[in-house]
Amino acid sequence: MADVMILMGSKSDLAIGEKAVKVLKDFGISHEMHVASAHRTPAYVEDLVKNRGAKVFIGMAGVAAALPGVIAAMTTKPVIGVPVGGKVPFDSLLSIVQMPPGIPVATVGVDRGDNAAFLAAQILGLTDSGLASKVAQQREKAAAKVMADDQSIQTIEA
Ligand code: RP5
Repeated sequence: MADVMILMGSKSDLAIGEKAVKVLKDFGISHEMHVASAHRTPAYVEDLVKNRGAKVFIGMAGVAAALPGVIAAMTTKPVIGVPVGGKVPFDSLLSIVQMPPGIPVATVGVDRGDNAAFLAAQILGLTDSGLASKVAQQREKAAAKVMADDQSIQTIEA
């Protein structure tokens, strides 16, 4: 069983899935990614979630984006939802974020496959101190870049 399973509603969501895969690979987190549609292949979604399983699920979908909510209905593991944008970005955002009480989907920003993977790393880091250290190092790297960027514009401002 992989630590993270990414499900995309369509192969057309692949660019967003690849953002998540890049971050998961950087952290060395085991993962698998599938195309599985809540509307078109519900039995396949159920088989992946219930029989293959994972510690954390990431669901990505556009338009009437039921997929992350359907995954959440099938498991008590954490589910992270990524609204896929395209021509109608806010339909998917609202479809994913507005879950009824008791069955949450942790929703990240539109097309933010990368943030879904960062959040998955933080969740897995609760029981993996090595991974938690990698997340802390990544934050330090991000902070160092901001400081370097600030330094780099001082000559322009002077
Ligand atoms: C959703 O409908 C998918 O997640 C995708 O974002 C959108 C369009 O799907 P395709 O028509 O490209 O297969 O279910």
